[in-house]
Amino acid sequence: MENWWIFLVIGAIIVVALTLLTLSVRARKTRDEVRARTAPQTTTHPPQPPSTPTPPATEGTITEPEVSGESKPALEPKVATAPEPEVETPAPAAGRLVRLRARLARSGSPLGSTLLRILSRDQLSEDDWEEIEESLLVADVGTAPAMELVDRLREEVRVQGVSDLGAVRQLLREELIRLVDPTLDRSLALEPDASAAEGAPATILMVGVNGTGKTTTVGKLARVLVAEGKKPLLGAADTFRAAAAEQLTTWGRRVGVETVRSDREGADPASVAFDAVDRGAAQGADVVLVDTAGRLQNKADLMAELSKIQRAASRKGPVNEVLLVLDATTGQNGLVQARVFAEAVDITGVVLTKLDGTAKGGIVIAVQREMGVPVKLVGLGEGPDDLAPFEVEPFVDGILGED
Ligand SMILES: Nc1nc2c(ncn2[C@@H]2O[C@H](COP(=O)(O)OP(=O)(O)OP(=O)(O)O)[C@@H](O)[C@H]2O)c(=O)[nH]1
Ligand SMILES: [Mg+2]
Repeated sequence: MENWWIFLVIGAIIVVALTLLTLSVRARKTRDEVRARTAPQTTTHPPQPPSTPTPPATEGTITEPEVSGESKPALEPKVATAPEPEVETPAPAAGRLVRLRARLARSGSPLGSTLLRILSRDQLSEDDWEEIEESLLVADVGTAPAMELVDRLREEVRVQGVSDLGAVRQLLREELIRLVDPTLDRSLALEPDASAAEGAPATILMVGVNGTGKTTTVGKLARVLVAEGKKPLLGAADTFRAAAAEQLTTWGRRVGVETVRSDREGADPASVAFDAVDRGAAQGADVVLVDTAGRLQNKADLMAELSKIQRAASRKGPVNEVLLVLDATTGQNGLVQARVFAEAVDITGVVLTKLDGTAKGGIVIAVQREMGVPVKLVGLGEGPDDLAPFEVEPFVDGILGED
């Protein structure tokens, strides 16, 4: 074994080679880890919005609104976003309240079941009547309507007596229907006023405190109009937050509806409203829906701005509807806000949102009394088609729950 040293050398070479290999693998791993740590995070990108189309020649020549008695809203560059090619087909609005009745039952049934339970007691004592009034007040029906209802029920019970639960239910149903008032016209005025300029679209202004659901309601209403074969156009006159215009544009894009907006935060909202109506007329839109901001530095600013928006949107004809959006879950506070808005703009109807999330369905009655205008639409969820034309009987049936 005089060649033992050859084996020793070969062994040493193998050991050195293995060591080098291990070191190089480690170095590469470390390099990769460092690279991964310093590389930007991968993000999931939503589908790209369609590229902004070149505005048609008429866009640059929009005449400024001449709002009498004050400076004209400054002309701002507007971005008109084109509809996306693939659009959804919204569900028709007819009979929606009946379909969504289960959600109303959730909101109103504490009232309905309490009333039915008390009224079907054998002999109704003073305490029972007080309990009835109390539960009406808890459900935000309002003091005067609650007292009225109690008086009428007392009278009916005295005259007819109440025999069984079915009769009690029937009596309560009739009285609630009377209180909610089936005689009010709850339709939306979707035809331009007779005094409007030739080709002017109907205009609807959505106003209300921030967070009540204005933008969502504009989006849902656009879908209702599309489902009815109308051609709406949206105006993003909430320029207070940059995200507001994007939120509205997204709603519109889903159903192939165009949005007129200004991408500059703090742009003049009256100017956006005017341009939306102008563009609506140029595009042959049937209805222009204008979203507004619910929050400004102070109340006086907000009110001044809203009345300016209303005037700017009226340049081609009177605004057809000014819908006050109220969050049903805010109860009596909502009514305080409602009064403030009514001072600034001519409210023509109320949209009561989030009725799916409250046991205070009685606010429908209180708000109509307070405002002197009907509840025209109700929001019953966050889904795109969870907006229903208000109908008295399905509403009352929802409150009373199933037979
Ligand atoms: N459950 C329920 N949620 C609703 C309803 N309507 C709106 N919302 C939700 O209320 C929240 C506020 O809605 P927006 O439409 O952004 O409210 P807004 O009035 O435009 O708010 P600002 O732009 O901040 O003034 C959103 O999360 C909506 O999904 C409804 O009928 N039911
Ligand atoms: Mg909004």
